[in-house]
Amino acid sequence: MKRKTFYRSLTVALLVMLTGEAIAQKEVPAPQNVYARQNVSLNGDWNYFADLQEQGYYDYRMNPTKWGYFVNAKPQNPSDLIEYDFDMSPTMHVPGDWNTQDEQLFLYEGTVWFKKDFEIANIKPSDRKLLYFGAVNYEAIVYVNGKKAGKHVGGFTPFCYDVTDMVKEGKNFVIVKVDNKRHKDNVPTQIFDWWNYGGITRDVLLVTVGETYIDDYFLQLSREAKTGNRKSSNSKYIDFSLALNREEAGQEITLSIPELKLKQKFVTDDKGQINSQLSVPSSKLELWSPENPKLYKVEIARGDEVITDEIGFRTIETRGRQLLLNGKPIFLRGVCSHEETAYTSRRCNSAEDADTLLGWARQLGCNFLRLAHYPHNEHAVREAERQGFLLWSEIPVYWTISWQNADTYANAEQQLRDMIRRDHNRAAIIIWSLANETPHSDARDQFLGRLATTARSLDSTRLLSMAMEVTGASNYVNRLQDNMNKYVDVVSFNQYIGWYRDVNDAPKMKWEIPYEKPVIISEFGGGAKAGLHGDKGQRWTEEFQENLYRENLAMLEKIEGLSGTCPWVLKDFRSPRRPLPGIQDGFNRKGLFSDQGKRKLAFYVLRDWYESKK
Ligand code: GCB
Repeated sequence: MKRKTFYRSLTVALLVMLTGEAIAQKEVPAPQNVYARQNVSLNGDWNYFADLQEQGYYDYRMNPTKWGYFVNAKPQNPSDLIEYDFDMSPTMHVPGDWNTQDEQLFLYEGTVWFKKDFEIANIKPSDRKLLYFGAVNYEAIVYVNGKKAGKHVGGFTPFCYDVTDMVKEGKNFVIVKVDNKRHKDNVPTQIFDWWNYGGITRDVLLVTVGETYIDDYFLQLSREAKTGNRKSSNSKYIDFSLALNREEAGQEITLSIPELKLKQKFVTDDKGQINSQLSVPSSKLELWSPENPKLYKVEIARGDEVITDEIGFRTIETRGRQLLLNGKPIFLRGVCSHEETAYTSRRCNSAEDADTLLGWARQLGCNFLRLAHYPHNEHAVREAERQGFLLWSEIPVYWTISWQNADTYANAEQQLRDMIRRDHNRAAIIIWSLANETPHSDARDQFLGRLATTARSLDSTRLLSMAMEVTGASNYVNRLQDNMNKYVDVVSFNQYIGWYRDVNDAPKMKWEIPYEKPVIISEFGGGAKAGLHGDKGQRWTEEFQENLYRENLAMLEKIEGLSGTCPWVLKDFRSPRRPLPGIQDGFNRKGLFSDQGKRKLAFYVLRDWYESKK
């Protein structure tokens, strides 16, 4: 046995002794484009019950117990004492948040246990079974047939376990302990202005792959000619890289894009990888853009393993203070959006959920969405791409993160890696955002600097940004000064003149942005209760918000290098920080649409302004 393997086995043995749980190190990266793999959905009704004191996990001395709820015990004799029963417990729909599915759990933050039975037939000896979760908020401990598969933290990114050795033909069950308690060292931290929806909020799939399989691939238009290609205006260059799940050389991979009559073979290197670039005639390639969201059918094959995808090709870059899409200046007519459904105000988890919100953004004349404040589900991203929306995707490094905590950093970096990995083939995404409104300090600069360097190393085809704050504001001069300037391609900042500061200041404002980069206003806005009317000086009326938009747009237009705006926010969304009775009632009311889809007066102000920006 190799020394490393020996120590790993020893650690596992020690952990088993200490916790009484068999810990199988089963985590594997979530496969690229998981929906195109052979899979069965484990969505549907899952039994559940809340466990306020986590007695299904800790014994009465607060030590992890090996007789936790995950063993799914059943009485064997009439005298047996077992104080839970998954099968007698109610069910809720997965994917979904628990807050809107069970009245008693509306305000609940803690542990809920979930169980799903499933059957597997015809397992081939070469099959590997992967258990995939689109997202679980916030911490998930996953057990298969009573054994632990692994633990995952972070509520908005996918994770996956290789459960081949844990499942069998016939009946199986998966149990998940989901815990959404907030902690200051989490990402996001203890406080944030949105609803802390708990649960298995995205799809669960059982995926079948072979011993060797295509783990990840990347296919996007590049800004540069590489690997022997010579730059010419008659050609476009598509970066193509691929990684198998293991270091296997000599595997033949065929990449086909039938519409481009492109079919090319590649062979994996010693690392089981391909790193290449294709050159295609410019005249043949239709570029993806909001006006023409062209997606090409792409097929990537390794023998019987065939993955199909739909991929768009575009470039995004900056030139001085200009933002260029496919080489041409573009103004981003954006809006911020939370991942919360229209009308029902629950967590979104499907293309249909996304569709209504995208329809509202289209009515505003938007070509861009800031997906706030965490990665949204894959269906939503793909739907936005099909409909021609450019996207900003971000990780929940929001407000006052524990900058000095190494685990917090590791968590944030993992969320960044997982966000980029899942969506790095989505042409619609033009900006990875690293943070929102973070307080300046050396520790924060180091933390965000490391994240930026990581993001850059993972993807050279997109721009980096983050929602900053204006620091100096005296004598009506707003100065943006942020050490993160050197890491970002686009300077973005939030400002709330008219809401957290007097609206009458707006016409006097001057802006000092000492960076030769495009500027995006990543947030501005104010609240209004739909249907409440009055004077423009009366807070919460639609007229107040309407006037605020008028004043803001006139003010923002004067900013040199303004390349886009993302008002806050598309629709009213739930937030525990918004209790004002009769007005907020638990909703942040800065929406241009009410939670019931009613347009507020400010909608028309923005729509007309965006019309003038087309
Ligand atoms: C912000 C935050 C956003 C809040 C918003 C508000 O600056 O980035 O998450 O919801 O302000 O309504 O105050």
